[in-house]
Amino acid sequence: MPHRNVSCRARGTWREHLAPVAVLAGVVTALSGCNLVPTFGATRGVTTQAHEEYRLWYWMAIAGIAVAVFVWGLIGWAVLRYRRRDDHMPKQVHEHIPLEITYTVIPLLMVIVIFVFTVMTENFVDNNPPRPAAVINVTAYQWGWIFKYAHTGGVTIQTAEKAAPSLLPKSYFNKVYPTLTIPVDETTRIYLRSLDVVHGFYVHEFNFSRYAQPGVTNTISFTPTTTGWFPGQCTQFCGLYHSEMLFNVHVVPDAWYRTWLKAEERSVKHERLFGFAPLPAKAGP
Ligand SMILES: [Cu+2]
Repeated sequence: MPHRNVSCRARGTWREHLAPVAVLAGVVTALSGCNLVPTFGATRGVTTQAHEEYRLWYWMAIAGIAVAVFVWGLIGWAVLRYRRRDDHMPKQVHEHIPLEITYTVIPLLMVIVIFVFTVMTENFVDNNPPRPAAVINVTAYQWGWIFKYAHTGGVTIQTAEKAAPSLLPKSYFNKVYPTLTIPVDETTRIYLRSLDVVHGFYVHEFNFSRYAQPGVTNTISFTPTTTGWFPGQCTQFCGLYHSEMLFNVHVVPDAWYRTWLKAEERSVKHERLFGFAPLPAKAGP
């Protein structure tokens, strides 16, 4: 019974190979951060929209790994099971209709499932709920951002205009980047425009990027779930100082936001009336 002896040897080899793979998987999991659940290179995000995108990314990564393990397993099994032992030609198979239908239908179903979940996530992220707590006109230009808050008499707040292009060669290293202040657990609607060329409004922790295009207004909404400071940037190469198109997003409690907005409004009105800015406002209430 020479055949049985060969298959026993093959099983022993499998076990020998599995041990280092299991150790490697454990080390990778441990090294993927303090959190044992890997994020597969994505961020969990700080908005409800970002969470949905992360969830889609996460399960697609899991599905991808499952498919990869299955395919690699089949390849490994075929390599070991049918490795050359003698000059005997193995059985040749072609036009196996059930097999061909199987490997066509299963990937097709997988793509349909991915498509459906992607569309559901996109619909959630692109939804602009009525009655947002904050409405902000965001205008991108070479090279900065203007944040103009609605419901405050069209007051322009926190812009980079003062450090604008003509001063850039001298002052851009000292420039204070503009800050987009928005309330937590409330929806902020943004009308995104561009004054000149195509820019990209991107906040890493929001898992979100959208073009700011000249002549087009893009409407987007966020509902942050965490307070804090989050960096934003332009993601379309838009000229010499593209790398200077940075901004901050400051997510604050709702009461803080309203107090801050009133203070900013008073400050801008003061400047309009008297021609100079009042003393700097406090960072918060
Ligand atoms: Cu830009």
